[in-house]
Amino acid sequence: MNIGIVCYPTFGGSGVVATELGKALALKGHRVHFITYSQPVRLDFFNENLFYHEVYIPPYPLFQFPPYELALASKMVDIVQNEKLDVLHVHYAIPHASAAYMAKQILLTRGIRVPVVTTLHGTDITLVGKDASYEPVVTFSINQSDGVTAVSADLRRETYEYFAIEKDIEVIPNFINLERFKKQNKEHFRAAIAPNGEKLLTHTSNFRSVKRVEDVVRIFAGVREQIPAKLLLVGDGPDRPRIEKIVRELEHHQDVRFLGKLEAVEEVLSVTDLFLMPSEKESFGLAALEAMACEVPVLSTNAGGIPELNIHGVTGTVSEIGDVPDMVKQALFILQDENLPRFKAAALARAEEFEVGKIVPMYEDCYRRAIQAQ
Ligand code: GMT
Repeated sequence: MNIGIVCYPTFGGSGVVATELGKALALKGHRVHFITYSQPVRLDFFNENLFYHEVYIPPYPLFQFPPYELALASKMVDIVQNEKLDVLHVHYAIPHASAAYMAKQILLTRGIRVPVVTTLHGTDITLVGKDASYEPVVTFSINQSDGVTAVSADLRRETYEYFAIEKDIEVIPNFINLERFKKQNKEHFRAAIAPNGEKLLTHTSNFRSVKRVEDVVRIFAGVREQIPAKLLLVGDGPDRPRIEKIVRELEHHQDVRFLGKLEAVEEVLSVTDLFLMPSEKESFGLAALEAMACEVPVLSTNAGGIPELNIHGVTGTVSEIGDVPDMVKQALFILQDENLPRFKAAALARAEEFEVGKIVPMYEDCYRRAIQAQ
């Protein structure tokens, strides 16, 4: 197939899923055209089947708000027509699905039909989409899509609950490339960070308030009171200055390291004993899946779709959002030497169920159905 992929090209989970999907499809022989405003972060290798088309927004002083959606729709029209795309796959309802609707209508006036598949990732529904400023557009563009997928059953449920959706929403979970995300021998790194055999706890996120990074620090403080441990914080974002202030006030502040935006997160995960995801919203939790693939158990909340991935008592533990004392208790349980090996093994076994080769055919089937229904 000739496939157009529209996504946010940044570090966010939706951009990562879209890019990894495009790469996997290209390796299977499909021609994949990325249409975004900058080169997707993980589009970092050459393949004859991969193409990147930049959406250019002319900087007219007239516009206080540059009309990105219109530039995107125009670009989609151009690429569908000239590259003869069979399907457009947009990640995120707004503005991508609404721009795709406009492109589709323009193409129809030129006698070209192209189906649109929309994938819902979470924040487009659970945070932004519900806002009255966007809700009508979200509802309309989902209903006008030829195929709709959501990354968890919980996100599908929430979408039906809050929007008047008439379409079937298919659940296609996030996936993982186990060739990249696997436990590597990074013992020199562990020896440098935890020279006295301290347990290593890791959190990765974009430090937005929904990630509850303060809870990460409080959980660590509780664990550190009981056992020697270190906390590695990977990523950056709006909450980081506040979190740094909280960390500085901790008794064991020297045991917390901010590593910033790391590309090779799998190297840190390779020496991690426990991954912390105390989010208050998480449609799937791709970061937790990446940890599990590196044999790291996950301490999480029961937010959104996380329990569909992290199985309480097996691959990690699942607590109520904000219940820090419980999460400290659970962390200490997982980290006990007699428990840790079985949690690690179960985490890897669970991650294997989401291996890229098992999930990508679900998207291919979805495209075929959308194309056939035209
Ligand atoms: O979690 C984020 O802040 C990034 C966000 C995004 O929009 O890229 O991630 C969402 O999509 C990921 C890929 O499908 C999911 O794994 C994340 O759980 C989801 N985040 C939220 O629902 C908060």
